[in-house]
Amino acid sequence: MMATELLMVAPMMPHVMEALDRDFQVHRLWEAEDCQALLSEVGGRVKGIATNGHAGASAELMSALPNLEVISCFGVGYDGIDVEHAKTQGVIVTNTPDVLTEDVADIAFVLMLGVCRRIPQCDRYVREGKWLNGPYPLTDRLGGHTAGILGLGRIGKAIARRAEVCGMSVAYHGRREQTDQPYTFYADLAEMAAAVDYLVVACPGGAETDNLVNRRVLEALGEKGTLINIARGSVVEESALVELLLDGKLRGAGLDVFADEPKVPEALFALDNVVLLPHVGSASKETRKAMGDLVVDNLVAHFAGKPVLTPVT
Ligand code: 8YV
Repeated sequence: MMATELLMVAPMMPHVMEALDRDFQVHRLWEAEDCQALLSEVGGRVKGIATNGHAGASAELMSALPNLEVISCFGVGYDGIDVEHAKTQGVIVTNTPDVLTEDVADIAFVLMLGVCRRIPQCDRYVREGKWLNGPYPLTDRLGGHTAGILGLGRIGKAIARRAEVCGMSVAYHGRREQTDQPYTFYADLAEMAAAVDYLVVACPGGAETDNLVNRRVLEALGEKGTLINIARGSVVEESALVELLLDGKLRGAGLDVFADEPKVPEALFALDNVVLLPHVGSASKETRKAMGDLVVDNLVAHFAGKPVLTPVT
C-alpha cells in the first residue's frame, strides 16, 4: 500500500522526522527550491501537515492541498494556523497542550524572580569579581507582591500555583470569571494592571489578543509594575513597552517572547531592569521530546482511523 503523504512545513526535531519518515511519505517544504512547484506536483496527494506555531499553515497553503485532512502543530500556540479556514474545510487541527505547561510556568516564575531579585546581575557580579569588594545591594522580595495573570488557562493556573507557593497574591483577567478558582477576577485588564505588581501574559496569541496589553494597560501597570510575557510578543504593544521602560515609567520586564522573533528591540539590551530570554518556555529536552511525540501520535491516530489525541477545539 502507498504510504500516506504529508507536508512538513519547517524542520522538526530528529526523532519526529524519523518517526514520520517511518510511517509516511514526507515532503519537506522548506527544502524545496521552488515551493510552488513542489505544491503543484504533490499538493493533490498530501493528506496531512506537520508544522509549528510560527511556520503555521495559511489558508493559501491549505488551498494548495485539496485532500488535506489534518494539521499537526508542534506547540500549544497555533496562531500561525488559519484555524477558521481549516474548520470551513473540515480539516482537523491538533496542538501540543499539557506536556509543556509546567516548563512554561517555570520560566514565567523564573522571569519574575530574575527581575525582582536581579539574578542575571548577581551572576555577573560574582563573575566580574565584584563580590570581593563587598556584598551585592539588597533587592525587593517577590513574596508579598501581587501577580495579575492575563489568561488563566492551563499555563496561567500553573503560574498562579507557583506565585502562591512563594507568598504572592494572585489576580487574573480573562474572557470570563472562573468561579471555581480562588483568585481575584478583574473584568477590566487596565484595572487589574493598576492593582498588581506583576502583569503576567499567559493568553494565546492571534487576532483576538493582538496588542491587548497596549499603552493604556502598560501605563496602568506603571512605575510600580513589571511585565512578564511567556505567551506571544503580539499580545503586547512592544513599541510602547520599550518606550515606557526607557523613560523609567515601568519598573521592569521579563520577556521570553517578542513581536518579531528572533529580533529583539536593541534598546532593551542596555536596560538593567529587564531579563530577556530567547523563547525557551518549553525548551527542555523532556518537554520538547513529549511535544514531538504528540505531533507524531496525533497524525498516526488520525490516519489509523482513530480520534486525534489533542484537537484544537
Ligand atoms: C515553542 C511555543 O517554542 O508551544 C508554543 O506555543 O511557543 C513554544 O512551545 C514553539 O511552539 C516551537 O515552535
